[in-house]
Amino acid sequence: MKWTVEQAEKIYSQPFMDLLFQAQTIHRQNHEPNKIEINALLSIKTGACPEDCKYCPQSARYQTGVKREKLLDKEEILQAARTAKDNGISRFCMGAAWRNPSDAQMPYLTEIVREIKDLGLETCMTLGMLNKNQAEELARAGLDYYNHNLDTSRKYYEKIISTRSYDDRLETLQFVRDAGIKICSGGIIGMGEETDDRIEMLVTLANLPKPPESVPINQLIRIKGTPLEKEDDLEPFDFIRTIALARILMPKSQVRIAAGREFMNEQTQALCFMAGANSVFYGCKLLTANNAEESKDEELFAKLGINPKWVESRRKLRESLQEAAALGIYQPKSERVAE
Ligand code: SAM
Ligand code: DTB
Ligand code: SF4
Repeated sequence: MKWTVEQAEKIYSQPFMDLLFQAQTIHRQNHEPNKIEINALLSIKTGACPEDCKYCPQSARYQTGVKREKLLDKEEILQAARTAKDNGISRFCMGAAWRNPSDAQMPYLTEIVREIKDLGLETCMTLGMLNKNQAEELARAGLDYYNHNLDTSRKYYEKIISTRSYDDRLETLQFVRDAGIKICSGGIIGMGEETDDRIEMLVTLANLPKPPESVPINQLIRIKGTPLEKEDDLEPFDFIRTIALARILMPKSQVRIAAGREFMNEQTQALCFMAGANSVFYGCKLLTANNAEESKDEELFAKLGINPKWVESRRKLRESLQEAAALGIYQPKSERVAE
């Protein structure tokens, strides 16, 4: 079914309770109601990106304090994947601060995909633009998902990025789809865009030849040094409405609360889940910015009755680590980014 912007606007602007009821009804028809997909995220190549995305801490054009790092060694990536597996995570996502990968990097990237798949994890990569051959190589290696966001509406896009076009993004998504890799594509809310930009972005995603299997909705993390550092606060109900519209327009997709959960209270997150969000990143760091703390996520899931088996196994692991720390045979390390 192809959606019109008018239809989507009508859905979005219903009274809040009606919107949530519609979204939750559709959610229950298509997904398990109390199950949230838990993903891990690792930056495999950080900083010094040539692109000018105005929200991004990794663009070389802004002084954000993010340190440039070279592509990580395979063993470091595999170690993070093993930890994710031990944490009961199903999908391991890797991000690189590139405009696009070079052909010379492809054998290394495909080897990483193969080895992570051998651990029994689903794989996702976000490496920037891909050409047809690169998408096919990643597909042959068994990559499950490719993340490439539209970020916003076509008309607002030019205010945010000038170094690649909206059509470039759609072309990469087409190569990914044609290669047989599942699509992960969404956007960012809170960059100064209007409600109709959010609606148009979701309509564009829903009207792709096949909607993305995964739709990450990021709340802008206002990064010091970027042109968007002083954007206004986002109204939480607007974020929840956006999630609900994504759920209604794309009933079968996983809808993820991606960046920004660190700043959301428990009640806002619970309403996002009610509105049909069923995926999060778990782990105290996203690519370079902080994520919600792991222990807080576990508490929230326990309070809401989400993923009960996973919550129980995390509780047991945490208890045994605390015992080991008390005996001096384990030292907890924090990976949180300094504020
Ligand atoms: N360089 C690749 C690209 O742009 O396609 C992959 C990595 S890029 C960091 C992945 C996505 O992270 C972006 O498309 C954007 O949606 C999101 N992102 C980056 N900075 C963000 C911020 N400050 N707040 C929220 N989302 C952000
Ligand atoms: C997505 O939509 N959000 C994630 C993932 N895809 C790669 C990235 C969020 C990045 C937030 C800023 C940072 O950590 O640097
Ligand atoms: Fe580079 Fe991606 Fe950041 Fe844009 S969003 S500056 S392409 S890392």
